[in-house]
Amino acid sequence: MDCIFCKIANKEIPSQVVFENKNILAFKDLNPQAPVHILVIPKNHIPSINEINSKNSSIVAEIFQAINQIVEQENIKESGYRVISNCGEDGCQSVQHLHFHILGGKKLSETLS
Ligand code: DGP
Repeated sequence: MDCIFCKIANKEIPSQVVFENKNILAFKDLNPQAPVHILVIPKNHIPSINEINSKNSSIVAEIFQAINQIVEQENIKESGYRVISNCGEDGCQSVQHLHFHILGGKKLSETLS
C-alpha cells in the first residue's frame, strides 16, 4: 500500500521518533505549526476516524495513553497543548492514515476553524 505513514511506521522512510511501542509510533511533524508538533499514529493502517469501529477502537485509548506520556516527555503537560485529528476533505486531512497532531510549546490560537 502506498501510504507514507505506513512507510514511516515500517521505517522505510526516516522520521524523528519521539515515542514507540508495539502498536504506536509518534514522530515530529515535517512542517511544524508550533514549537512542539508531534504526530501520533497507529502502526496498522486505519485511513481516518471514519474507519474506527468496535474491532479497532482500542487503539484510540492506547494512543491517548501514549499522548499522556509524550506530553510529559516534551514538558508541555502542565502548560497545555492541543490534540487534533483532521478527517476528510473539509477537515483538510492530507495523509490518509489516522493520525493525531499534538501541538504545544506556545499559547495556541483560540480559534479552531
Ligand atoms: P493532516 O493535514 O492532518 O493530514 O496532516 C498531515 C501532516 O503530516 C502534516 O502536518 C505534514 C505531515 N507530514 C506529511 N508527510 C510527512 C513525512 O514524510 N514526514 C513527517 N515527519 N511528517 C509528514
